[in-house]
Parts: sequence; C-alpha cells; structure tokens
Amino acid sequence: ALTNIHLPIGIPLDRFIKKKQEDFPFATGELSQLLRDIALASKIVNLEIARSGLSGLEGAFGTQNVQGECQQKLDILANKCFIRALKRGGEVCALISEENEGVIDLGNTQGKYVVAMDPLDGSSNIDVNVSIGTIFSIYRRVSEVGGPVSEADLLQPGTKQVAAGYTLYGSSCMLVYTTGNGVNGFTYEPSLGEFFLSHQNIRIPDNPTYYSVNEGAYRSFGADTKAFIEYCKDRRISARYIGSLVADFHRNLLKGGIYIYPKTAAQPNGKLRLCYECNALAFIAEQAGGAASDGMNRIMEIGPEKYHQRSPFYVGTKAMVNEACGFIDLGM
Ligand code: AHM
Ligand code: MG
Repeated sequence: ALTNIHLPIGIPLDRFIKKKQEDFPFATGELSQLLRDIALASKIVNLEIARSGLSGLEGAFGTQNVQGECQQKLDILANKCFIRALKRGGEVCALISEENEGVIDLGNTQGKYVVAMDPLDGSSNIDVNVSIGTIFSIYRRVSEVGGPVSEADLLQPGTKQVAAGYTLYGSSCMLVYTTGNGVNGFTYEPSLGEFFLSHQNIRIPDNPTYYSVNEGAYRSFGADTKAFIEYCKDRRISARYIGSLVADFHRNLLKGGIYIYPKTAAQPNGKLRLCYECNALAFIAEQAGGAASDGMNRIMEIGPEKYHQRSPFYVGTKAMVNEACGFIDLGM
C-alpha cells in the first residue's frame, strides 16, 4: 500500500534557502550559495566520519594546533574540506578556523563574506563513535570588496553575524542554522544525498530539563559554579554531558536546559573559543528564545580581540542562564 512508502516530509534545504531568498528581492543569492557550500562540505565530512573506522581516518594526525591541542586526522580533513568548498564557492574572501593560527585568505577578492568556524568540534569523541559537529559563523566583511582582507573583518562581535549554524554528525546528521529570523533544522537523508527540513522554527523549551557541565572538573570550579550545580541537584534536574559542544547544545535546544563551560582554576577564561564556538551557538540560542552569556555579558556583544580568544560559556534556556549568572561571584 502507498502508506508503506516513506517520503521525506520536509522540503529540501536547497529549496528552503531559495524560498527564503525570494523574501528579499534585492538579495544577490551569495549568502544562499555560501550556505549551500557549507551543506555540501558537511555531507562530505559526514561520509568520511561514517566510514572512518574502515578507511584509516581514525586517530591522531601527529601535529598540534595553535592551542596546543593534538590534531586528529578527521580534524585536518574537515578543515581542508570546508576551506576548499568556501574557496571554490567564491562568496567568502577569508576565514578563521580552530585549526589555523592566522587568517586564511581564500583569494576570493570579490567575496563579500568572512567565516569563523570550528570544522570538527568534540575532539575527544572523534574516534569513539560519539556525536561530533561543525560550527560556523558568517559575517559581512567590513573592509572594501576587492581590497585586502583586514583583521577587523574577522574580529566582529557576534551581533554582526548574518548567519550561523552547526552540523551535528549524530545518530542522524543534521544541519541547523539561523539567518536572524528563527532557527530551522534539516535532517540528512543519505540515500538521497539531501538535507530535508525536519525541525521548523525551533523554540527552546522553558523547562529546565537538563544541566550539562563537566563535573569531573568540579574541584577546580569557583564557588559560583559549584553553587549553581548544587541548585540544579536540589531541583532534581537531570545531568547530561557528552563532551561535544554541538551535541550537548542541540539536545538542550530541543529539550530545554543549560550548557556551561565556566572559568576554572587552570583556565581563567574557560575553554571554548568566542569567535568560532560560542558566537554561533549564542545566535542560535537567542533566535530560539534562549540566551547565552559569559556569566556577566551577553556573548554576542563581546568584541573579540584575538581570533582564538576563549570565553566562559553559559547557553540554553533563558531562565536557567539567568539563574546561573545570578550565582556569579564578582569577587572571584
Ligand atoms: P575541541 O574544539 O578541541 O573539540 O574542544 C571543544 C570541546 C567541546 O566540544 C566540548 O564541549 C568541550 O571541549 C569538552 O571539554 P572537556 O573535556 O574539558 O569537558
Ligand atoms: Mg572546538
């Protein structure tokens, strides 16, 4: 019977992007093209992740990135893949990546956009078949089109993002993005090779379903973070922590909750990077009705001074983020 035929219910990502572009009669289609390039690179990375245990792509590459972190083979592959897609696409003149110290000039002098990205986040989970992700922020360049790229292009506050999103390589592969007009999620259908709209206009639930923090580091947390964790326990809020930011964020986005990476004794600015980890998720959280803070300031209003700048990160359901920030001890 026809009822046994499984058709994807949502429209394909390409069609969705095109439909959205039609709402802006003066749009040139460049941002749409850029989003399609990111989707294409995501599909390739997804494929490589899925077969990495067979293709010899598991394990360390043997080098360190600028942060002194050990690079995995898949980190390098994903980085190359996104750089290549954005170079060929032509809309992006330059990008910063977790894997490269400086700005990567793509040679697209006519490109209007710059990108900040973590090509493959969740290093500790790459080799153990646990969800990982790609995070991206897109900005309009502030330097003149046609001229050289400037540092200021890539050090814009998150409020200047024109689009941001992530791809989650999880039990299914999903691409979630915003252009500042709500958040939509697309699930990859591997046999058709397409992302289809599956989560329209995502709103983060108000209920405090989960708190997510690496409690193994509890002893090095400040009194404020410890107090907030105790407060969560008093309220019998469930703990969930994958150790992959995209996956932890995504779960809390759909179910309600807070993700925290606070400052610690050893890491006074936390671990996560403002430009290519925090800002994109902050934009999505806010667009879904949530919030993101460094404990004191709205994440998106922090003007970055360095490409790889770190920031404490509190993101998720608005009330929980406000409560967590209410515990911040200014004297700490
Ligand atoms: P990475 O960019 O090296 O993968 O590090 C970022 C990751 C996040 O995905 C995750 O939330 C966090 O580091 C986990 O850190 P920890 O192991 O300290 O809890
Ligand atoms: Mg990362």
